[in-house]
Amino acid sequence: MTTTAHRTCPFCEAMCGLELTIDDDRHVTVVRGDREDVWSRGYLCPKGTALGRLHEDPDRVRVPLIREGDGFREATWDEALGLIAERLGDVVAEHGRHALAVYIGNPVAHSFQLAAGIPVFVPMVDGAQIYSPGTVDQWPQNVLSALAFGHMWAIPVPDLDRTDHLVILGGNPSASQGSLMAAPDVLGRLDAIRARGGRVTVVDPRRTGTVDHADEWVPIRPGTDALLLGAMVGVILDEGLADLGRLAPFTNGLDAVRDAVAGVTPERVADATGVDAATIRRLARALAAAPTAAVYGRIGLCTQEFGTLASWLVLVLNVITGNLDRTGGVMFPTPLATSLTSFRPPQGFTFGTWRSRVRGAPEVLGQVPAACLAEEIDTPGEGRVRALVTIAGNPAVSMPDAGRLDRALPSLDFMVSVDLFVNETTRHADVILPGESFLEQPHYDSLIWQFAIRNGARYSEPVFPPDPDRPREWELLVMLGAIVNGQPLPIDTAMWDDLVFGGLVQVIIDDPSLPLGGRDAAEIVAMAGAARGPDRMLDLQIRISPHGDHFGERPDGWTLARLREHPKGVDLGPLEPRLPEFLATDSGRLELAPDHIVADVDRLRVRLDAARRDDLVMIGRRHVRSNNSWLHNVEILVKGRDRCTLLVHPRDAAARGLVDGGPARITSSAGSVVAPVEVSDEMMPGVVSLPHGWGHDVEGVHLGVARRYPGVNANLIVPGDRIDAPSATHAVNGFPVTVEPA
Ligand SMILES: Nc1nc2c(c(=O)[nH]1)N[C@H]1C(S)=C(S)[C@@H](COP(=O)(O)OP(=O)(O)OC[C@H]3O[C@@H](n4cnc5c(=O)[nH]c(N)nc54)[C@H](O)[C@@H]3O)O[C@H]1N2
Ligand SMILES: Nc1nc2c(c(=O)[nH]1)N[C@H]1C(S)=C(S)[C@@H](COP(=O)(O)OP(=O)(O)OC[C@H]3O[C@@H](n4cnc5c(=O)[nH]c(N)nc54)[C@H](O)[C@@H]3O)O[C@H]1N2
Ligand code: SF4
Ligand SMILES: [Mo]
Repeated sequence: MTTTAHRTCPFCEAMCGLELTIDDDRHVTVVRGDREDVWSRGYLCPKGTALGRLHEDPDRVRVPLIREGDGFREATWDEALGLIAERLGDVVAEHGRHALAVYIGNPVAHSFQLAAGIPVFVPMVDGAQIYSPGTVDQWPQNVLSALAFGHMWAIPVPDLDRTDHLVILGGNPSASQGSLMAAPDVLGRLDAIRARGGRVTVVDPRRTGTVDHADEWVPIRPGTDALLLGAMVGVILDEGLADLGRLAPFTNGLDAVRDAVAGVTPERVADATGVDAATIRRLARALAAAPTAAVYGRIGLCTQEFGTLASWLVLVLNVITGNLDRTGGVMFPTPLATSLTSFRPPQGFTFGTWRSRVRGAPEVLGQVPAACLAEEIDTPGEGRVRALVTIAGNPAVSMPDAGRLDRALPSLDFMVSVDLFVNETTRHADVILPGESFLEQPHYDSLIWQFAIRNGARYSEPVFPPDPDRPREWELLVMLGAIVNGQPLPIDTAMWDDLVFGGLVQVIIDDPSLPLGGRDAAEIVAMAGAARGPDRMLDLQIRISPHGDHFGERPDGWTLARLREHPKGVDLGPLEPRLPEFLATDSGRLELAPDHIVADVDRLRVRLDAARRDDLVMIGRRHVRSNNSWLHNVEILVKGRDRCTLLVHPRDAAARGLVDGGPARITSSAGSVVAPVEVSDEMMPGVVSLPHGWGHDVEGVHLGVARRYPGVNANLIVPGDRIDAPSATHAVNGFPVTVEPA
């Protein structure tokens, strides 16, 4: 006898609806795309099939682990929490909260429980230093959205299914499946754009798998997109092709844009970008002429020398062609559940209100570059970080200059990790608290639906009952937060949950832009019912959204209870225009040329005049069977030929005596690693590519499969000091390297 269950895949932004076949022994025997799912209609990628294997992975941490000698021993929850209370408590009592750092990893964005727990936890540890991969990812977009729209997480999404013209820069959905653009089967949707007579262009130093679904590939020298985009803006303005349409009455800053790109002509940028002037003019004119168009920039645009300017100029192009907030352009979703990230932080959007102790990096939206963490641990002096909490993160692999962090972690007074594995980072922890199996917890993507190409939603029930003998994963965050607050054990997580929930209800009632103005907090809390934790929070998020029931005021509106009746998802239709009402800037207008961003144009001009020509630069890449630094312990995903190779153009290989399959030594200002060469004309000459997320063959890692396919850790040679200053973001792409046979 077998049964079936339905579950959202938590591994990427496509949020596929999966159908799991389960046998009598509770083994997941088959994972399929659910053809009846209203959002993904049967789509899945190889990673989705790993859901069952991860659940069964013998290496997955299932009980708390406490460091003993060179390894770990299993412990009870009471013992592990007791040790954390004692040791973490000591650090905070002796050195203050600033001596505590927290690293919040990427899977938090894909975990219903963790994403609900973080907004509770972070205020509880107020004063601690917060690090995240944001500064190795989308922080330039957050900066731009905060300043231009007044919402740091409102990042306009290409209206993929209705656009006539799509330009992709620095994104490779053939591997990533789309990012800040949530859609299953992005490649099928690119094919559909072309089938309906539209055009798809990919600007990338590498001829990626996405290019196979495009009309044109424009190779570009890494880090120079802002020059290309600036020249395109210039062409459109100079040739009188700009048309802001309905955006014009509420847009500020067009003159400042004009000044910023003055003199940045196609002819002037051709040499630096490697894109000839005629091509740049043609791209600009085609964009302006398209009935509708969407320019989309992703991580290759963010994590480079001019990440903020490049991301900004993408917005500028969308605005001056009238494509922001219009059907077929780039649009703002209206998710079923209002994301908690859409609330303005109480301190506002901050820039440079404090600096990191060691390198003096100014904070940007509360964060400094993630690589600062290592130096804040290993540099002696007042204010040194002495304790670390990692939550679903693997910074010892994923962060630039990872070797320094790896060496620094053992010097901490105390480290606790909430994770699924003993990996390159958590091997240094004093205590590891296990996350929960994906199949033993409910799921809702409260963050990701705000980047979806249609308004939709899906709540998944746990496939197997949650383990009754352990706390829920969100409760771990509450416990850690309470411990930092000096609370004695056992922690009453329900009390904290009530406290935070009640506070949130009050904030919502006090916010005139939200629909509960003037209501009674106690009444709302009572109506929220008996659920606790993430479920109650999600119900609140749904009920206050434009789709929600507004706690009884719109009886036809949505609640979590109603969403749960639709395990195969709900479709709330295509995206709809939201401006100008949605804008939350001080002026109430679209701020197209924020000073903080435009000020960086001087740096770009220096770069243009210097026209630096590095002999060889390195970029990264992703693969559809991998997921940052993990999922490498799933044999069906990692087996086959080595994917952690250095891609080298034949010309560059020949010039250096590198042969396909042979080992190469790659050296940067940060260090040197050896990786096998893969000679390939998919790279543009002068650019090599090594993926991040590998290097599993280090002492103490309990990943039986991953150790057999270790690869090398690219972040050992990614410099920690190449920063896009306006966003504090690491330029992990486009740094100079030398390569020689090893
Ligand atoms: N050179 C270079 N470096 C990069 C990038 C790049 O392009 N180039 N990309 C950057 C980007 S975009 C990102 S997002 C970061 C990612 O970097 P990190 O955020 O550090 O995340 P991962 O490497 O994905 O590690 C995820 C960890 O979370 C654990 N985990 C997974 N799911 C769960 C869960 O449900 N609960 C718990 N408790 N733990 C869980 C895994 O076991 C693993 O240890 O890497 C960045 N690093
Ligand atoms: N299978 C899989 N899916 C994933 C992930 C994964 O690791 N594996 N990671 C997830 C995460 S955390 C994220 S943030 C997203 C990222 O999603 P994407 O942004 O789509 O990420 P990539 O596939 O790395 O594509 C980045 C592209 O930028 C190009 N590039 C590098 N430098 C430059 C440059 O200077 N200019 C231009 N124009 N292009 C450049 C690279 O060649 C690459 O093709 O993917 C998510 N999805
Ligand atoms: S594309 Fe793959 S990893 Fe992403 S949600 Fe779908 S099955 Fe999961
Ligand atoms: Mo990411």
